[in-house]
Amino acid sequence: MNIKDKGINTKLIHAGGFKDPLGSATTPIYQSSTFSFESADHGARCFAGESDGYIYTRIGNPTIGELEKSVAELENGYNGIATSSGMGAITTVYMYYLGAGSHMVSHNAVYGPARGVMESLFSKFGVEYSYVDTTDLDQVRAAIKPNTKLIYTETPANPTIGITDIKALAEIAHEHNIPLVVDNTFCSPYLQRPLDLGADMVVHSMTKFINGHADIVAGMIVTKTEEDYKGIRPVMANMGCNMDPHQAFMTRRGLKTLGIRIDRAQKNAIKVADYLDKHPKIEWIMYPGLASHPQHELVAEQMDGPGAMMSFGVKGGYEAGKKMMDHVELALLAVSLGGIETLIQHPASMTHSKLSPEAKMQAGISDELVRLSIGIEDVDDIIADLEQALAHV
Ligand code: LCS
Repeated sequence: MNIKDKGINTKLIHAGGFKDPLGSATTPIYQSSTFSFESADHGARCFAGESDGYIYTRIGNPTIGELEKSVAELENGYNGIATSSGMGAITTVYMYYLGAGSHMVSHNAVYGPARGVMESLFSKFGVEYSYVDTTDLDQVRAAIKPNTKLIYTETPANPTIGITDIKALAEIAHEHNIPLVVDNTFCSPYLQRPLDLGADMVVHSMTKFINGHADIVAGMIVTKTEEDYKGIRPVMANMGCNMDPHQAFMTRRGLKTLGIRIDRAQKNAIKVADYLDKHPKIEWIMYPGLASHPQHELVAEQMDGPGAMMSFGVKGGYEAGKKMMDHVELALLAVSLGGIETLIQHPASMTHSKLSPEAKMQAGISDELVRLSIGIEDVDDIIADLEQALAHV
């Protein structure tokens, strides 16, 4: 069977292709830190890369390996490198491409710590950066310098829901021989495949849609080429931000239902966005599925659906939004996203609170912005909860 020819829901279940000798329907959890060699020569061959036997779980593990292969097959990539968290994936990518004197162009509305770690940590090692709005390609062109070694973006962006044209951005990057890395967390490969659009690498916080059950923190890097895979895997292993086998098992289990979860969450989100759009107490709303979204046409081109994430402002600004958040009963007032439960949060004081006021303003993360991650509950219950919470405003 060639899994590459199969539909995405089939791939979600069968990708990875691990065959258990005892016939287990799921990949066993190889909860072992180390693996014994058949002989000293075999051990030496494993270390020399001449045998694909396992050595030590920080470097590689069968349970983790099956998840890596699965996500890579879904992203149409060469292979995956699983990490302890999404931030583990992002810092590994930064470490791989950047060094003293090199420069990165990134989106100004990325997940807060993806920017924070650059400004507080990588800057100490002489890495330079420009944060621009990558939804505006002229800003990217203007920011590229002779020492630019990486273009990095997130689309849809957290939390502004701005959409970057991946294909056009990849063309600009490659004209300058610069790699493009895309954080595909908000879509997952079910809704968007950046490597097919020209990106060189994809990162995920699998804590979100891929695992989907709010019980795991996990990350993944998928490379397009064998060369990048061989280059970046040791960076992850040396930094020690590897995944644990149990974490891999849980994430692989979550991945199997990604399609049905996203289909339902997205169906709910379309209805919730329509409800909020018409609500007299809502000042504005950004949701890729609304015709009012400034990149609505691009959404149709590069995404297979609008997803389940939206942001909005309540009339009356931050105080009004806070009142609403304080009164939700069904939705959890919590960070994270992409799970089965509806979550509401305030980026300016929570996920993006470490950004300077100027950086927040530049990125369009206003004080009033409230972010919603729609879950798979009954949509009438989600809307009724928002209705009663807005009644307090
Ligand atoms: N990329 C994106 C787009 C994210 O939203 C997050 C986390 C990360 C990377 C980092 O992944 P982690 O290390 O947490 O697995 N986003 C969060 C959020 O919006 N609320 O809480 C976490």
